[in-house]
Amino acid sequence: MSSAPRRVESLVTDKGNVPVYTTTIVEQPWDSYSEQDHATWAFLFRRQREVLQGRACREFIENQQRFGMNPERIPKFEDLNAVLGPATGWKLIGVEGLLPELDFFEHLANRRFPVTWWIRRPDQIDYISEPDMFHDLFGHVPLLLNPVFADYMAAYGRGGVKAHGVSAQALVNLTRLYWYTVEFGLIRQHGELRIYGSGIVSSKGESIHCLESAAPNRIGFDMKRIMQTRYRIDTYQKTYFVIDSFEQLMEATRPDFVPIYAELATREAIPAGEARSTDVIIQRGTGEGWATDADT
Ligand code: HBI
Ligand code: FE
Repeated sequence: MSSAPRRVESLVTDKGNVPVYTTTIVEQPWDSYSEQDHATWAFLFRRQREVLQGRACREFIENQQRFGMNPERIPKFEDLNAVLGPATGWKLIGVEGLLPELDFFEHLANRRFPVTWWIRRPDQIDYISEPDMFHDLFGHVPLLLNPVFADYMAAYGRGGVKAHGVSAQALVNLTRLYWYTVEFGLIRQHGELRIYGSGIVSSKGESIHCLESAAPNRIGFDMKRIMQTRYRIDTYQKTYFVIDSFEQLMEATRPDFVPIYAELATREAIPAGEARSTDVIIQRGTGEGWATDADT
């Protein structure tokens, strides 16, 4: 069992109080992973690949195969970098866990994706509140092989560095964009809804809920609407936003966000579960079961 690092401080964000680790870059201590760590990877990998058949977007599964990702052993960052670098210029770096936002944005802007070096404990198999290696490697890394999505992530990082200089509210707006696309985004492919968000693909329950539950709203992608919309970290999402292509995401980041932040600063935030008349409603949620916490 690799020893998870101790927490050094916590960050109060839209997601509540989250632990924030040191910002140092660490080498992946691959030889120190225990059999239990490899078994945790294997269990989660097999379970998620099974639930994602017919649910994850095409690129997600294809790219995991291009990386040669498999349940047998925890992948080596250096092996993944040998594929990733030539394809989209991205590089995985090892970190202790959640980074202060400016550090995180600067890494993304320079095509460095921070991957937590430790994997969750067996008793956290169904839920862990912070990104561990499984969430980052299994969830985030595959789409970095897609050139357009890779460009979006770098553009997002540049936007984050700029937002950090604008205002705390600008950061909140931008964090919502990350949450409702990179973490919990859906995409329509051949008329079917599919998953591309990393927070969904690394969760068994939400991989099913996001496509098959009647409870959540499913709304067409609208960047300003997303930037204005609150989200929850302790339940399944009450609203999912749907893109038609990764090009659509990339196009959305072309304009200068500063005027958008100024416009949004004059408006109230929209509660996570609300649907508006101006929304492109793909499916209006019933809200059933929202009173209870997410079941596993
Ligand atoms: N740090 N390591 C790491 N991984 C993340 O996904 C991450 C982070 N820090 C901040 C953060 N995500 C979010 O606040 C983004 O919305 C910026
Ligand atoms: Fe994540």
